[in-house]
Amino acid sequence: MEENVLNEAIEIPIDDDPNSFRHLNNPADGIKPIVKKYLNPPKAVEQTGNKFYFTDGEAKVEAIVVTNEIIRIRLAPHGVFLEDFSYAIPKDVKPIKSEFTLIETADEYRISTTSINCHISKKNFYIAFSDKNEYVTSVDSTSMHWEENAQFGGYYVYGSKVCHPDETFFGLGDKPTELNLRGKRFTNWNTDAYSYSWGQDPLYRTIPFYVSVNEGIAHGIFFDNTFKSHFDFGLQQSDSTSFWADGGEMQYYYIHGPHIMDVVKRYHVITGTHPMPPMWALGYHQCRWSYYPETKLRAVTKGFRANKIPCDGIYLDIDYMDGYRCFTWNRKYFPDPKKMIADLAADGFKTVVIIDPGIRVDDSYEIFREGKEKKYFCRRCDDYFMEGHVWPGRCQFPDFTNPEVRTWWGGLFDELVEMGVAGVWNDMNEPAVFGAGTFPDDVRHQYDGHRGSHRKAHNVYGMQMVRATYEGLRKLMKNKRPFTITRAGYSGLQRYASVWTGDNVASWEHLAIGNIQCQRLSMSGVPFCGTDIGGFSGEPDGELFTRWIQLGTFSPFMRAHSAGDTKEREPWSFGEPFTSINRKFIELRYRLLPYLYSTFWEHHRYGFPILRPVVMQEQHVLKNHYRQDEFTYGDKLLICPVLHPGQTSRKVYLPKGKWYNFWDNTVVEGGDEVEVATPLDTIPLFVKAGSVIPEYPVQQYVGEKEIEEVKLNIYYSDYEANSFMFEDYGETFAYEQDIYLEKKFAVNGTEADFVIQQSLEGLYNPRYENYAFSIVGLPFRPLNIMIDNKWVTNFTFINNKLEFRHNKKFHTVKIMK
Ligand code: MIG
Repeated sequence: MEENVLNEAIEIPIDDDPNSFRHLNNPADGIKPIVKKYLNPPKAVEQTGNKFYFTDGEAKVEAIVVTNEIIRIRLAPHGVFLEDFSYAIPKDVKPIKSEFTLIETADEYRISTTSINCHISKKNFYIAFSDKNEYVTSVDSTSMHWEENAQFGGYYVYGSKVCHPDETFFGLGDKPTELNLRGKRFTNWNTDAYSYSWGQDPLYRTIPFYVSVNEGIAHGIFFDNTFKSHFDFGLQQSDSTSFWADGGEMQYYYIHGPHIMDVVKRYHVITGTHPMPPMWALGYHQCRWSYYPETKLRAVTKGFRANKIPCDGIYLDIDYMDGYRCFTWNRKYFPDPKKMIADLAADGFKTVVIIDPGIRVDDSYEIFREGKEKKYFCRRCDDYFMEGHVWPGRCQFPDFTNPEVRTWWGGLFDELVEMGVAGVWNDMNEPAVFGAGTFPDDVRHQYDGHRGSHRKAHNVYGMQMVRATYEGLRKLMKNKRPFTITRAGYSGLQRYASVWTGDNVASWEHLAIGNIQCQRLSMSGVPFCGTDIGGFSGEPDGELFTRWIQLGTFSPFMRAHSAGDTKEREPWSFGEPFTSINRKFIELRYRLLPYLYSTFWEHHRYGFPILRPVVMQEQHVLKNHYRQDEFTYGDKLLICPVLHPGQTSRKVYLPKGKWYNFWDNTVVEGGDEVEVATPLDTIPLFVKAGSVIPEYPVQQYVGEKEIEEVKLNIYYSDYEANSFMFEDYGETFAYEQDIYLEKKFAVNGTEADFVIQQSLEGLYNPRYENYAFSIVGLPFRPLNIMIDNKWVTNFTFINNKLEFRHNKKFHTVKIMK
């Protein structure tokens, strides 16, 4: 018999092994050598459709052409793949038609699509990817490898890519550190991280997806593995980027660029986008742990109306429940919740309630009894129930990876929905357990029929909880869009929920951390995100709170929240001048609603992130890879928060092109840093020349007023520029049946005129017909204005700002010298 030399054990003393990652994470492993096995050279390939199987005799590698720009790689150390299943990838993702060929040469196998090549080296099984110009974007620095796990079975799995001297990295979700991840190492294991600090790892979410940029060319790697996973971006070895996991399969998607935007959009092609939120969810939200009893809650909502500060979302934290039992009410604090919610709704407030996964062990509690009878709670390996202490006391926990449990859980919201609850906030779903931190590894999960231990299910538990919530609400609320928010999650969570960044701190440092986290989440496929404005724990002063409100105005999700042991914290709590400034910014949020809503549509429909760090505008400029304060919201507004107390001015980098300072309409040439004054009542905010920014009148809540006129804020440019506005019913799923309206605006200025053109696409008809035009930066005094061949006689022109109104749909506006 032939001696089996394949997968020969390679034993390396731990300290010399460049890949001895486990040693670093667990020093106790240091005593025994780690035995890693590497792929031997590939011997053969087989093809079935878009799937290619390479083998070295024993191990198998699968390469799947997902689209022309996405290739998925999978490793089976002993030739047998696990059943193909992923929570990140929705089942109904249809393969996009792609064309590909397989070529074998003396040195390699090569799969080519119309956009990229995947090279499998015959020498060492290294895998590389290149573009149509044969430019190699990604290549293994060692072959995929693994290590047997004696305790649980399966393998620790490893992949390593060459890391170039100037290569930079972005992504991975909510890591509270520099935006650029180069030179750092991370772990993904969803963790309740109360008052986390700069650099703390891991936090609440697992998004094992990164974007690399080298020599101005971007690609992405999505390591779809739910076990505890790790990434090293050139820390251990400056010339190697590695990712590995404590179980599961080495399985990743190579996602081609060349632009960062292409990579992010393509990541959304496979993991899905966020559904359109109800428009009110883009308004301001007020939260606290907790507003109770009812009189207190009503006083707060009245405070908003009395102070004329707009607000849509009002939150009930855990104290609304009876002894923290989910789906119950504390009737002492809230004697008639239905009436209360109805009264709040009549005043424009949408009530959002918190729900935790822990169910109190209590036979007099119906939810517990039912879950127990139906065997819906998680159990340990030897069949004992998984028990742990959380807010309600001793608890058991539904197994949200069981579809039947999800359906049950989703249905439990019926009473809350019937009472008028508009949104659900999912907390503690890492899952968090007092003392122990989380579940022990041996807890079993149904995992949609692909059973596994908690090692495999931990990082998806929270996502499946909020999925159950979202899907349940969607059924119960009929055709209305539910609003959900989650703390924990895994890639793909954006199909079900928004997120907040967890228990931050009322400090200037945390204002900076939150700014980075939101940008990072955006680039990592989690578009609808925000921080606890003001900081969850600790006390902000008026200045910090106001600066946070200013940044929050440009967070996709805008909510103030604070811990129970802090002072009252509403936007008027700090007195003047803070109250007025906070009002001014929250009003700005409402004025910009149609812009935010349109930007959200761009995300939903096309996979654009909402927040875009400046590196996304100019990835060929290496310096931009290290900028992390300024970002754009959509592609028209650039924001740079003020991150220090007493700051009267700050430097802001503006990408190339012409920008208008939002506050005084002065024009600034981009391509460099500019010093911007930062009086307390402004945030550096710039508008790209050529933009058309739609504006609604200020409302105290979404739907307060029938919109009768939309203002178009137009920023003159002497080149052609495009903008668009999205409108629909704002709260139904009619958009899925294409009932919406996309208004496209093109502007172009010459020496003699400035032309604005609008084209309409879609089946929705807004009720208003009136437009107020405001055109800034016009370089000439207008003599004639024509709208669709009719003269406009009534206009004003002061300080280069031209204003006039029009009471009909329009196609072409021509402003002539
Ligand atoms: O153990 O529900 O992050 O937002 O106010 C704390 C009480 C539980 C943690 C959440 C926070 C919430 C708090 N919760």
